[in-house]
This record gives sequence, C-alpha cells and structure tokens, in this order.
Amino acid sequence: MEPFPYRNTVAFLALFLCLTVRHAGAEKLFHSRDHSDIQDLPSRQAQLIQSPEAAQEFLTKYGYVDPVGWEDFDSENVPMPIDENQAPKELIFEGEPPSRFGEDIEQKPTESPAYIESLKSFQRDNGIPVTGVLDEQTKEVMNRPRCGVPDHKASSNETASNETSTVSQTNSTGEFTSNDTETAPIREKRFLSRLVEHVRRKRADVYTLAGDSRTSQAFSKSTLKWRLMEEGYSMHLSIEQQKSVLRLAFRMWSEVIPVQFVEDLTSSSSEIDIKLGFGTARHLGCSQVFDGVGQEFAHAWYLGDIHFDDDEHFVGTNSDQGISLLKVAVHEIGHALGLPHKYRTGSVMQPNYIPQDNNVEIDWLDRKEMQALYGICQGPFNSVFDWVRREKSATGDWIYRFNTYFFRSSWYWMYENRSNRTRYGDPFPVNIGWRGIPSSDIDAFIHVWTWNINAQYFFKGTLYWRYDPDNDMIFTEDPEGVRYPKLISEGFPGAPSPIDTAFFDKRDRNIYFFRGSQVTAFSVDLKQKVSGYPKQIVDVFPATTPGDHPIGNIDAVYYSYTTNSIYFIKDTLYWKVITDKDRIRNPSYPYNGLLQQNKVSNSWFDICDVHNSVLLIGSK
Ligand SMILES: *[C@@H]1O[C@H](CO)[C@@H](O)[C@H](O)[C@H]1NC(C)=O
Ligand SMILES: *[C@@H]1O[C@H](CO)[C@@H](O)[C@H](O)[C@H]1NC(C)=O
Ligand SMILES: *[C@@H]1O[C@H](CO)[C@@H](O)[C@H](O)[C@H]1NC(C)=O
Ligand SMILES: *[C@@H]1O[C@H](CO)[C@@H](O)[C@H](O)[C@H]1NC(C)=O
Ligand SMILES: *[C@@H]1O[C@H](CO)[C@@H](O)[C@H](O)[C@H]1NC(C)=O
Ligand SMILES: *[C@@H]1O[C@H](CO)[C@@H](O)[C@H](O)[C@H]1NC(C)=O
Ligand SMILES: [Ca+2]
Ligand SMILES: [Ca+2]
Ligand SMILES: [Zn+2]
Ligand SMILES: [Zn+2]
Repeated sequence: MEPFPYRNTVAFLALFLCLTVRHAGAEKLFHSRDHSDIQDLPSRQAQLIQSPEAAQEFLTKYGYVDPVGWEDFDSENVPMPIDENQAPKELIFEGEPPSRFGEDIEQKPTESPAYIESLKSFQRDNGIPVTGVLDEQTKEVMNRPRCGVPDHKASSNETASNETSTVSQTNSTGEFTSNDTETAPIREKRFLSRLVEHVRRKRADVYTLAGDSRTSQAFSKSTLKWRLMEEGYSMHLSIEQQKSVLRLAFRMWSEVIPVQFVEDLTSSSSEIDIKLGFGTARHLGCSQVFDGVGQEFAHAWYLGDIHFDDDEHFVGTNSDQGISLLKVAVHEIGHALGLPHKYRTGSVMQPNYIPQDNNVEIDWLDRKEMQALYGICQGPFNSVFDWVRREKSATGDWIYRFNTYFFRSSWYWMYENRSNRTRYGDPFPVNIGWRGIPSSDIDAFIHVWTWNINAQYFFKGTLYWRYDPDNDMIFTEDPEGVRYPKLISEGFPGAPSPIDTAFFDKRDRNIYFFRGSQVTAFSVDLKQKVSGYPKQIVDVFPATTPGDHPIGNIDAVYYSYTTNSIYFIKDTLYWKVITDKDRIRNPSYPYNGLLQQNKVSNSWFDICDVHNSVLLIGSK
C-alpha cells in the first residue's frame, strides 16, 4: 500500500516534466491531453472500495487519517531551481513510504487504531452509524460520486513546515527515469520560472485576514479572470455548453460577493486567476490522477485551478440524467475561492454529489461563509420602491401582490425577501423590465393609491411618465390627450424639479417631493402644493438620535407594504420612519421621526452587481 500523497507528488512531477517537453514539440498540447486513453489503463471504471486497504487509501486521501496538505500538491509548491541550468533533480526521487499509521504499518488496517478512528470520523461526518467497521453502508457512502478535495485539509502554514521536514527525510529509492527529462532541463527551467512567477503573482494577489492562515485567505482583486483551457475541453458537451454552464456558475457566486468574474480568452495564461479544464486519469499537468467513471468527479485548488473528470457523464442545465456540470462547477468554484467542505444538508459545499436535489442554490449559510472571505455587496441606489400588481385569484377575486425593486444606474433587481436575496438572474436592464421609461438613472417612483386614484409615475430630471401596469408600458398620453413625458412643474405645480426622490403618503394623501435638504408636500386631492412647504427635511422628519439623520440629497424614500413603514435610503444606509404603532409602544417618539440608521445590506441582503459579460444570462 503506497501512501497517497507521495506517490502523487512523484506522478505530478513526472507528468509535469513530460508536459514541458510536449509543449515544445510540434504537436499541439491538446492532442496529447488524452494520452491516458492510449495508455494501458486497466479500466476507465473507478475501482470500487470494498477492501479495508482501499478504504484506508480513501480515508488517507480525504484527510480522515491526517489532515491532507492538499494545496501543497498544487504546482505552487514546486521549488525554485537552485542552479540556473540544473533541473531540480532532488525532487524526482521517491521516498520511503512515510508511516501514516505509525508502528501499525505492517498491521492489517482493520486492527490499526488509527484506521478505526479515521473510519469512525468518516462515519460521523456522513451521519451513518459510527461502527468503526467497514460495513455495507460505509462502503456505499465511500463509493458515491464525490469531489476530490479532502474533507480535512491541513492549513497551508502547517503543511508548509511539515513539508520541508518530510522532503529532507525523503531519500532515493525509486528514481524517476524518463528519456524526456534528459533533454529537458532548459525548457524545464523556463517552465519553472514561469510557474514561480505565477506563484509570486498569485501570492501578491492574496491577502490574509486575521485568523488562521487557511480559511482566512482570499483573492484580493474584485475582478477575477477565468478560462476554460483549450487543452481541457470536455469530450461530452459542446464547447459552448461547457462555457455557458461555467459562466452561469461563476455568475451565481457573483450574486453573493462583490467580486466579478470575467471569462478571459486573450490574456496570457499566467494572468488567468482560475483555469478550468476537463481531463481523464492523468490530466492537465495536475498532481492528482482521476479515477475513471464514478467516485471522484472533480477537484479544485485553493485560489487556483479546477479540473473535471471527463470520464464522468457531465450534463448541461437542461438534463437531469448524469452529473450536473453546474452543480459541480458551483461547488468547485467555492473551493477555488476558499471554501472547504461542509457536511450540511443544503450546502453546495457538501463533498458528495446529491443527485435528487435538482436546483442549485447557494444557501444562506454558504453565502455567509463566502462573505466572511470576500465581504458583502453594498452600493447606492437611484430609486427603491414596492411595486403592487393586481391579479385575479382562482376564486375570481382581485388580489394584490407586491415586490420591492432596487434601481441602480441602468439596472434593477427584484428582491425576494422570503429568501433573503434578489431574484436569480437579476439585475436586468431597466428598459427591458419597464417599457418606455428612460433607460438609466431614474430619480424616483411613486404609487398614488387612494379610493379614487391608482397611478404609478416614474421621474427623471424635469420630466415624469405615468406607467400602465395592465399593458406593462408607459401611457403615451394622459386622459386629456397630453403626451408623456410631461414636465413635473405642469403635473405637480409647486413641486421642485428635478427631484432626488418622492413618495406617496397614504395617511395624508400627500406626495412628498425631496430635493437637497428640503421637502415639499403636494396634495393629490387638491392637486396643489400644501401651503407652508418647502420645509427642511430635518423638521418634517426629525432625528430621534441627535446627529443621526441623512439631512439631504436622499437617494430614495419608499413605503414598504411588508412592514407598513417608510424608509429613507442614502448611499449604503437607511433610516426607518417611526410608525403609529411604534409611537404607541414609545410615546416619546416624535411624529415621523427617523429611527437609528442601519446598513441597507443588513436588511436587504446580497444586491450584487454582476459583470457586464454575464448580464442577461441566468434563470429568468
Ligand atoms: C505558521 O506557523 C508558525 C509555527 O509553525 C507560527 O509561528 C506562525 O505564526 C504561523 N503563521 C500563521 C500565519 O499562521
Ligand atoms: C505537522 O504535522 C503534524 C501531524 O501531522 C502536526 O501535529 C503538526 O502540527 C504539523 N505542523 C508542524 C509545524 O509540525
Ligand atoms: C536514507 O535516509 C536514511 C535515514 O533517514 C539514511 O540512513 C540512509 O543512508 C539514506 N539513504 C540514502 C541513499 O541517502
Ligand atoms: C530511452 O531511450 C533509449 C534510447 O536512447 C530507448 O532504448 C528507451 O526505450 C527509451 N526509454 C523510454 C522510456 O522512452
Ligand atoms: C424580510 O424577511 C425577514 C425574514 O427573513 C423579516 O424578518 C423581515 O421583516 C422582512 N423584511 C421586509 C422589509 O420585508
Ligand atoms: C434570512 O435571514 C435571516 C437573518 O436575517 C436568517 O435568520 C434566515 O435564516 C434567513 N432565511 C433564509 C431563507 O435564508
Ligand atoms: Ca471519477
Ligand atoms: Ca433618487
Ligand atoms: Zn469539494
Ligand atoms: Zn487535477
């Protein structure tokens, strides 16, 4: 039984040397990507785990015996050559198998306490009876399709120091001999220095937060480049299908964190942050070897590359047979961005593939974990409002539904409060969702709703438009035949123009128009400005905590049908206006006072920009 990590380090080096040579030849690299096809592999079927020896290998590989220094298998760990012209020969010797099981190395695994303990820990993680015995259920779980990344990883700091000590212990038994290596040192060196450069660049892009070194590192850039490598296309899906699934997977993460992902087809390879590729068995210069059909389906390197086992039957988003490439990609991107495995129902970071679960949803806790690394999305809005629409119910009654919308420049999001996020596929272009209004920078929206009026208006600059919800487009003209847009000064005499924002207050049936530090009330019944206005906003909507007030230049004021409250929004902050209910609870509150400020992102989660290139894809 050869302990896994060392065997594969050697395998990796061997392959990486071969690749270097092939690279230089006339043959294009991708022709050789499937050399494993013509090698005499015993079978392209993953070996079933039946024996204790196989189980032991499995447990070692996935970190149940000792945490695995997974990241150290990555190319990042290739040391710099010492001599310019010398290949790092000392690297290509294989060591004595270091004892992972202490003195038990000769013992049958079934008798080894370390084996039994690791088996129990695996059983615990998987929520199956903790027997310490390789029973049928345990075998079944081990043979499920799963991600190749260990469940228990050593922190890179820890393994880095352990690595140096084990490398020096490693002395020659199985010398790696290949005719290629003899002819390769110079190219090798070039390749190595490229790698080292890549590593240095990567390190510089990474920042470390307080806390332990592994979970606290993340990419420091807000735009990450990815590429499906040409030498790593899947044999089973069209290239466009592969790319579109990957685009969608990256997009899903960009809906969670303030990081944008761009497919980059032109930069040099070392500029690409996340390279993806499909391969079988030995693949893409990777230290790990895929196992054929079944079991391992993919793996990812922390802040690095993602490989898919092309022996698996990957399928696009429109098929429920096979393994969903989208699910796997979302999971592996999670790793590449820094997340470890999670044994939690509903998490996209579960190590096993869950076939019966059809929708891919990055849930609340996954989001929180990723946001701990990359922060949350925040930013100002042009306008925010609840849109109410009327629908006929099954019984023929009219029912009203509403959703909260957030507008930013030329894009808008619909917020789904019950799931704490925006609708999938948002943001959408304003002029696609709302036909006939200006395509960007809408100042305000109001919904005037009284016993005899039900009208929606959008405002921009000195103009306004009335919207026709039944035909889902602007009215071209008002009942008197005057065409929209109309001047604010004509429709709402006495109101300021342009405005920062406005809202309709159903309590007094006034529209409140905001501009600068002033507010003007306009009576919809009298169709005129309320006398005494404009007034200072701080006087009409006073602070309840001294100094805690937006004063002026408010981005949006909106009435929420969910909480029956008015909100003032400015930049990334909001203030809730005290309601009558609040005043019953606390009679000392001033009428229309503003409660303490809060972050918009604390109440409306994950309203994230996505990169231009992936706007308008997704699941709308
Ligand atoms: C790395 O490990 C050493 C001890 O092995 C410790 O002193 C150091 O603080 C660790 N660094 C980080 C970033 O955790
Ligand atoms: C090395 O590995 C051992 C066990 O695998 C662990 O106890 C130790 O903390 C690691 N780190 C160092 C610096 O030795
Ligand atoms: C291998 O290492 C052992 C001790 O770790 C040493 O006794 C032995 O001489 C070494 N063999 C070679 C070939 O370096
Ligand atoms: C290495 O080259 C020798 C001749 O130079 C050849 O006989 C041998 O088969 C080659 N070995 C491999 C592994 O290619
Ligand atoms: C949104 O939903 C949360 C529960 O997740 C609830 O506490 C909150 O009051 C809701 N807020 C709004 C504005 O709908
Ligand atoms: C929504 O957010 C609240 C915290 O504000 C959390 O307790 C709840 O579980 C979340 N619900 C969903 C469906 O994500
Ligand atoms: Ca496999
Ligand atoms: Ca505004
Ligand atoms: Zn994984
Ligand atoms: Zn790989």
